[in-house]
Amino acid sequence: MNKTMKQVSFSLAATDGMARRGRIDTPRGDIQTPAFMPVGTAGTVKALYPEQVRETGADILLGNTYHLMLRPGAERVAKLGGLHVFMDWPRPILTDSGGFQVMSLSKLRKITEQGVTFRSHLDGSAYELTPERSIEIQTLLDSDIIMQLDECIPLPSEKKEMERAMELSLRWGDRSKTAFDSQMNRALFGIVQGGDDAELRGKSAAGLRSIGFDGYAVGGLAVGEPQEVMFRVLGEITPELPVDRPRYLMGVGKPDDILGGIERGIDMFDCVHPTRAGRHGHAYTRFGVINLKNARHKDDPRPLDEASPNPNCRRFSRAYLHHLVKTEEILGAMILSQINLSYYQELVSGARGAIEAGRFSDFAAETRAQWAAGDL
Ligand code: PRF
Repeated sequence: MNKTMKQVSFSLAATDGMARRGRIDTPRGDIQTPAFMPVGTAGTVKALYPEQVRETGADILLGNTYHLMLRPGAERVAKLGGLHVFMDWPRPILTDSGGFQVMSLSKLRKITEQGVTFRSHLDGSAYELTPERSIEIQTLLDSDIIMQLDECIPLPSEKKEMERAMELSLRWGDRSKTAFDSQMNRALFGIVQGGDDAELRGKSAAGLRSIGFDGYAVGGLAVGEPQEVMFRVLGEITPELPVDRPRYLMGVGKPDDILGGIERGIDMFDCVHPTRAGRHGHAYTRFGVINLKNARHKDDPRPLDEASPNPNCRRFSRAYLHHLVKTEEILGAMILSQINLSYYQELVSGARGAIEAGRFSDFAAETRAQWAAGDL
């Protein structure tokens, strides 16, 4: 390979309406898109071995700057060989930049032009995260896809406030690009902000495009707005993004949000929802979501889905899963996390096949009809 060529690249294989079928090549393996990235916040996708996560079909995981900088510390992870070695996940990792988690988890946080200062939610100790330090931490973690530091604000917000956060995020994007300094074996993604305002979103996208990133994330959504607002903003923003770069919708979502995101030209998603819902006794299947806490499953000998490609959906009865959930057995969290991540991967792989075949809108309609029909 030409030494000056970037080792992380994106190629589009097919489009169908706004939906896109692509591939991100990285030195640690390919990422087939549309992709769902399981969240491994603290160096683990909770309740699953790395090989199980891979077996669900995941090509890439998400890790978090905020959690890992506090514990065990980025310098320690680097000394131990980087995050892939530390957690024994050899494939690509995308790391979030930390700003979003600081705002939702830490105490006494303060945003200035320079960056964000905060106190750890673990022991109250003080930290500073700047765009430069975030890039440094993500590089120490040996992340394959690095996110710029940004400021995500809740919706609804005043336009002035959305504008301020969007402009600050753009300046932080510029500083991130300088600090990143075109590292050959990693990618840097910019993050579009601007709340629910089309004009601000357009300015954000144009500003990021002129800085130039390897990929473009849409941040600041799924922060309290109705789904129709999120879909409206997505429909407005994806046409403003370069066609030859991956687009990532941050922190989204439920299966129905993912389908709608793909429909509007998004290539990558991440969310804690499938694993968190699994730990709380919810199972995602082709028939929608099943709450296994419900007493109606107590005597039900049927498996979740006897025609599922996932053995765990065929193997255990609803009565047994109900029992595991009610007794808070660890195995319940393990099985349901595996089932939910498998379903999410089945959904995106189904979408990939449908886009290739030019039948994505039929696929979306059939999938929604099956969710709505349920199985009971
Ligand atoms: N910015 C960053 N991470 C995020 C978000 C964001 O806006 C969101 C919003 N849904 C989730 N994770 N950096």
